[in-house]
Amino acid sequence: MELTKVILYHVVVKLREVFETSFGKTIDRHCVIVKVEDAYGEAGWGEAPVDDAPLYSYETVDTTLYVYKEFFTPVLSKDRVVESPRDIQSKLSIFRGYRMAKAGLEFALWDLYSRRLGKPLYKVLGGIRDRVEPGISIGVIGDLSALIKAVDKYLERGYRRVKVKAKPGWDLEPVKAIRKTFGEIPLMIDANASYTINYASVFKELDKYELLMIEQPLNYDDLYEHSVLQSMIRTPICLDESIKSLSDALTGARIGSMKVINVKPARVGGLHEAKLINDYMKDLGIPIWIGGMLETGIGRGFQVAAATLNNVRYPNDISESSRYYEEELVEPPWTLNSDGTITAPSKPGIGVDVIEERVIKYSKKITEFKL
Ligand code: OSB
Ligand code: MG
Repeated sequence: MELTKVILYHVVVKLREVFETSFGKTIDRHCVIVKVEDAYGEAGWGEAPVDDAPLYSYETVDTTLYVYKEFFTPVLSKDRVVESPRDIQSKLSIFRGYRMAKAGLEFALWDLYSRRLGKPLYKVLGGIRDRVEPGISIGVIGDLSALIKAVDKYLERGYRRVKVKAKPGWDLEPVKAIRKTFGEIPLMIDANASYTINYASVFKELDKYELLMIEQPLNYDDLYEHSVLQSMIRTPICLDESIKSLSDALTGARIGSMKVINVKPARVGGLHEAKLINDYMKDLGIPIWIGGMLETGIGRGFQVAAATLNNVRYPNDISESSRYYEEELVEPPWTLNSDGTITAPSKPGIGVDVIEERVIKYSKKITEFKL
């Protein structure tokens, strides 16, 4: 592929409902949509799910615009040819970190690459299924009857696993209430790094409720204390924030920090790294599933493709479009089949059409780089 242009759209889309985690409330979701164009005038689209503040990760919209302007696009200008999306990580590897920013570009290249091959992305990536399992991630609601109503609505809709956001003071009560009302449904919590090891007694108590897993209980960078906590409880620990690369996954596996990984392809720098984690963890007996960051329909295409990989063994944080936003940036929107699955599209690339007018309509700022 000979690249000629990279365009960044700072998009802001309004969620239908406030999404609260231990680190804050989101109603306006900020991200950077990436469009690449090649010498044939063809385009590929990607999404860097960075936010406007460094709450989940240190990356933000502004750091993303900055690294593209100062570092990424000058490298691409010098050498505009990219053989495969697998090469872009090594091309940019002199620059440390900024994995979500890099992933936005890598995704756009995967879309373009598989469109040019005339094949659906999930097949080019080596996926083994054409339907993926959605799970729902429910924010901190803070009111038990409202939480029960929300769980009921999503189970009714067909979601195959319920994840509830937790934080100190909002943990045992919601779990007990859900178990009492819905029995043995596949249930888990996600603490988004809001506890310390001093809360071990809370996790020992939670251990009685047969949770599918507990996601990222301790510090966002930690591997060691998670290994200590994992040795104290039966419930599998699943890491999200702590796993930023294959190297982190290998270390975590070696020291027993987790039994499951939530792989967000954007967090680890793209689909190539996500596939490596899939493959290595399969050999080590650590299953994965695909997480999300409230992506628009563009980012969801890459989550769906990743969820077709062979070591994905739990439902994913991939929901239908109408759950997140009033208006989707792609057509058709992502929807659930009657059996509660989502189909990996058979059309080339991410398999849905990006509606450029809508991307522009929701853009606060558009930055164009001619290579
Ligand atoms: O920790 O998995 C997380 C959303 C934003 C930031 C972090 C997380 C989440 C979610 C939502 O849990 C997953 C989704 O439906 O996109
Ligand atoms: Mg998480």
